[in-house]
Amino acid sequence: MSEEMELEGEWVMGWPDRKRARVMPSKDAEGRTIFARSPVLDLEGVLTPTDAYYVIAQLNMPDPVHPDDFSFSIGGMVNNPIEYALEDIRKFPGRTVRAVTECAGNDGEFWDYIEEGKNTRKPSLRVVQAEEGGWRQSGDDEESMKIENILESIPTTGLVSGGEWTGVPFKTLLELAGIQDGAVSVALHGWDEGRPDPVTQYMSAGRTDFDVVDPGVINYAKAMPIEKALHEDTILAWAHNGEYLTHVHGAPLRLVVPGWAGNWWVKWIDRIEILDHTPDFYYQTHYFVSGKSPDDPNKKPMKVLGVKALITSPRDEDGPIKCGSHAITGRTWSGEGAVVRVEISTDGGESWNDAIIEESNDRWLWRRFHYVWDVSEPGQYKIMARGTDEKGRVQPTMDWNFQRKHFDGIVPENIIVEKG
Ligand SMILES: Nc1nc2c(c(=O)[nH]1)N[C@H]1C(S)=C(S)[C@@H](COP(=O)(O)O)O[C@H]1N2
Ligand SMILES: [Mo]
Repeated sequence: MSEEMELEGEWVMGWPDRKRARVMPSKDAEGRTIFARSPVLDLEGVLTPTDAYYVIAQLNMPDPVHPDDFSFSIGGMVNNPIEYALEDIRKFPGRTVRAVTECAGNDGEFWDYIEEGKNTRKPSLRVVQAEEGGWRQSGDDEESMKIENILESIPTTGLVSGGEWTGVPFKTLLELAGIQDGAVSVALHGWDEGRPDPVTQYMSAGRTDFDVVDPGVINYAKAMPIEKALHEDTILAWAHNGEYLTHVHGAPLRLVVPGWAGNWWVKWIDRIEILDHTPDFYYQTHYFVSGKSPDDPNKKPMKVLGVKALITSPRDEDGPIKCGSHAITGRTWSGEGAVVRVEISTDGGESWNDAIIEESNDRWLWRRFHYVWDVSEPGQYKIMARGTDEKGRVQPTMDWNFQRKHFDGIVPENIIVEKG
């Protein structure tokens, strides 16, 4: 950590203190946060403080609903359709799950960066916000509305965080509802609404030469296979990091789907429906799908996250380091549960050595890893980390897809080492 950052303190409870990590927000005209990136490199632990947790709303941020006025329904192919208030839900035995939330689009730009011969600028995990209003917004002025500018204006990094979620197992409610034979999916509808902006798709694909389906004004909705809804760790959560859920994270009640990309974690739950088919929701079959191109006939909803080992220090963007002993540290996670091995290379992938992964009982949460690197020769070094998860998947596991989702490639840090 640089000296400058150490000294840049703030007042906490009346005392001078370290600067607190907070999100890098993008705000609406009223100054309300509608999107935010997490300062991933400025955090030490595995639970991201709520004020530093990334935020995504695909449609318009909805108006908050008071917890006392909140209710949602479970219907469709069930024997006992029912309406629950928050208070009813909190009477069931709860469950607390610690898990990484990662947006499918997190680090999407790195697909281009690591592609041989592409030579694109390395996306930064450390984009600092402007004093007012966050980083440049796509709608700021005429000039910035040019599509190239839009494509550049919102970095894809920092869309990952680790949280503790408390709620009721979804299974408890589905069993009480009594799922009928022939049901295959569970649809969850948020009460947020809007008309999906094609620019979002153009941004994720990095190109504009294709048509995007216009579903009109819709609610955010996803339909998950019943088996995943019945998984013991899939919960309907009302608490996050030990406090009641905040509005931007889906209060009063949101779905938590450990291992699956953030878009499955439906916020602001309004209505749950058990169905005998998988509906054609926009965010199910048109966005967050695999495929080699926009007209690939085999586009499929993307679900499980890949395997990642993110080096948080040293980072090439932080400048040269001196000869000597250095800790290579980072965090590792996988959509299939625990990462059981992290290997480090300091020679661009020629040789690999095992790092130490911190012990943990939370298989869905990221873990810290650590490797001591003794370097005595000045020069330029390519540092890499590679994770292997409990299912034996070795990073990278994801195929390139035109929406550039679920990036889990190995990104080298180019570290300059100077004489000590
Ligand atoms: N109702 C609703 N739920 C939603 C979304 C949304 O737009 N509306 N966005 C999804 C996406 S794309 C992500 S990555 C996660 C982000 O969760 P967070 O804002 O709590 O970090 O919420 C998901 N749940
Ligand atoms: Mo997302």
